[in-house]
Amino acid sequence: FPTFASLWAYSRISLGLAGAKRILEVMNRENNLDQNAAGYAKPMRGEVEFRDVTFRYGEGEPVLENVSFKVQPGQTVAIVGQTGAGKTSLVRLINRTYDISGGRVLVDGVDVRDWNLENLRRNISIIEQDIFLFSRSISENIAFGKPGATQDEIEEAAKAAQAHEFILSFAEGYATVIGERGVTLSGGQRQRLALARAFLTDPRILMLDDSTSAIDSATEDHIQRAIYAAARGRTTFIITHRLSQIRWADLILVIRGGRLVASGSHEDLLRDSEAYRRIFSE
Ligand code: DCP
Ligand code: MG
Repeated sequence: FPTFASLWAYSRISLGLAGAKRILEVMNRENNLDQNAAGYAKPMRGEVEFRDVTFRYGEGEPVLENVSFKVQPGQTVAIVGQTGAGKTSLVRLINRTYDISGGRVLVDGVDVRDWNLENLRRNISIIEQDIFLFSRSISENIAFGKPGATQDEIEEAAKAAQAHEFILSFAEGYATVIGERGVTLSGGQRQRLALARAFLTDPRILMLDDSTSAIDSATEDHIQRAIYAAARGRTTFIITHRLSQIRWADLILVIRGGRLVASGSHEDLLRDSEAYRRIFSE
């Protein structure tokens, strides 16, 4: 029995040590991005320009190569391209989730590395491909980006995001707890909560990294309206495969294998770009 017990204890301790090592590694990791506290801190207008941008993760092959485009404040940009093309990577360069390897990314004509990092990020919201919600009430989840928001502000944001109705359909309304201990939300509902968050923080640049999951057409219509409202008055990047969302963009960027192969309006691209037509004939 003592031998058996020691073997068991030994395996438990090894597991514990391995786990602790990994946790400590994360806790001790230092952020190598410079906060640039003395950097550019004026209010943001929302102009975005990529100049010959190249980007690679670590030492690997370039994920983006020689990408150049310019977006005026308030415009809506749709980014299209097949899976792995580099769409998510591209938008992450704007708020410096990652820093570029070559070229320049400018916001309001100022290199993002010269911006005060806090000011840059406060003005940019990304709605991620996998929306993260906390196992808390719906109100708390919406107010996540703006602690201290009033209930009125929260409901206002939820209405703008077309989420008010479905929230009220729960018995506890805004106090409904989401997640493991509470209700499960559909992809479309999660997305609208994320949009409500964005309305509340009112960023100058909004990026929507849409999941490709299928959504029924009634929900799609709601989301479409919410996105349309969210895009008004701010620069908006939308990564999507839905034609309904691509069509009304001011500028469409077609990315293939890390390169910008075409850009322009829907009509221009339908006429001129083989790559663009192919996306819709798949
Ligand atoms: N990549 C990487 N390391 C990461 C993330 C991505 O090496 N941490 C690689 C995988 C792809 C390329 O970068 O080859 C582009 O990845 P993206 O996530 O930018 O691609 P998309 O967003 O276009 O793909 P999807 O439509 O699947 O979201
Ligand atoms: Mg992606």
